[in-house]
Amino acid sequence: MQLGIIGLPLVGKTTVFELLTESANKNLNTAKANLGMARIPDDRIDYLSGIYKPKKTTYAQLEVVDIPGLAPGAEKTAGVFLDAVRRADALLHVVRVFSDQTVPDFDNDINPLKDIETINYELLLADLDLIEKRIERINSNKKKNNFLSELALLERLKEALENEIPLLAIELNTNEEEILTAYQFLTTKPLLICLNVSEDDLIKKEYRQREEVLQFALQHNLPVVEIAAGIERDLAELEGEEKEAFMQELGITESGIVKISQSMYRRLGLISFFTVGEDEVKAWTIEEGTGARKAAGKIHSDIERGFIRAEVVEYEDLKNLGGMNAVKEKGLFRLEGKEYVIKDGNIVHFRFNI
Ligand SMILES: Nc1nc2c(ncn2[C@@H]2O[C@H](COP(=O)(O)OP(=O)(O)OP(=O)(O)O)[C@@H](O)[C@H]2O)c(=O)[nH]1
Ligand SMILES: [Mg+2]
Repeated sequence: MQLGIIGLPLVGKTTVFELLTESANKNLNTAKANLGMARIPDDRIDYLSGIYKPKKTTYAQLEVVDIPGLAPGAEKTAGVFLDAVRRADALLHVVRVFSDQTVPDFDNDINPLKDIETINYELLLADLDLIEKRIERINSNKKKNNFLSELALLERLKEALENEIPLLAIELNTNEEEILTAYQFLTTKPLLICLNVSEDDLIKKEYRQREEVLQFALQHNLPVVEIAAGIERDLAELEGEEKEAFMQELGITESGIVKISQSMYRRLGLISFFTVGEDEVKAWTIEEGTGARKAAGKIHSDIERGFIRAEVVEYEDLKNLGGMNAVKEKGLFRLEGKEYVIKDGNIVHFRFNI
């Protein structure tokens, strides 16, 4: 699963990428796609690590790619941009709200709503282009009659796109979903808007076009996160009390970066189960709905093959009782078979035999 960071030039994409992947000051090349891993902060892992004191603590991760900025009208970069977007599973659109005399802005105008629409429009156009080409090809095919249901579907999607409705918003039946698996649309990808505001905006909770942008997002069912990337970059250099004090001063209760990584993880339909022990406390990433046996395969194919049972404990039970022994004494410990659907926060130990 890959998260693509997109946006116009000089909006703070690379800054957000560096924050997500904890790779600040690496002097990243901004003209090409940078690839990295984002750690998904999880206070459940913090807690488990606190009680097991393992040699190693491993958080869930998500692959992130910093996609070069899209300058509308520049055909060459548009190709690179669209290719990279096509490979991503979800998109984070960084929108510039901060003003800074030293950072030139596109169009010499801070206009977040317009920027959101500009990028959305590029994605819509790319999908429309794909659909029109396909419709043309079907219409010129001698066996056109074999493709009538696909054609009808494409006409419907085309009409939606022409009305600036992203394909994610279209209800599809299973048959239609099946038809579309062959396509790689862009407006079907989960999209999160990240408003990169300045320090003052964050404190005042007010900035240019705030109402309009939030209204637009609500209308289009787009989640929004506000972040002051510049400040978070400074925050990332601090630790402990110093960090707390600075956050308090700014009125930040939760880092925007934490919110982004956690909500992208959820939007991608991903959940975590945990394995615990003195060697390692680890969060494993699976898609929601994954069965126990398949989840075991995340750890090792041998465990999947030789799967016997999954010993499952709820994180909340462990936390409430303070330790695994108390959980076992209370009998809050289950043995589950291979079809059991693993839940977010399950602490699992797999029994297997090879
Ligand atoms: N004041 C301020 N400056 C910021 C903020 N975020 C990023 N910048 C600055 O804006 C400039 C561009 O930031 P980048 O993160 O490189 O932006 P980008 O979108 O990756 O830019 P391109 O890759 O060139 O399109 C840098 O000088 C950053 O230090 C912010 O929140 N506030
Ligand atoms: Mg960049």
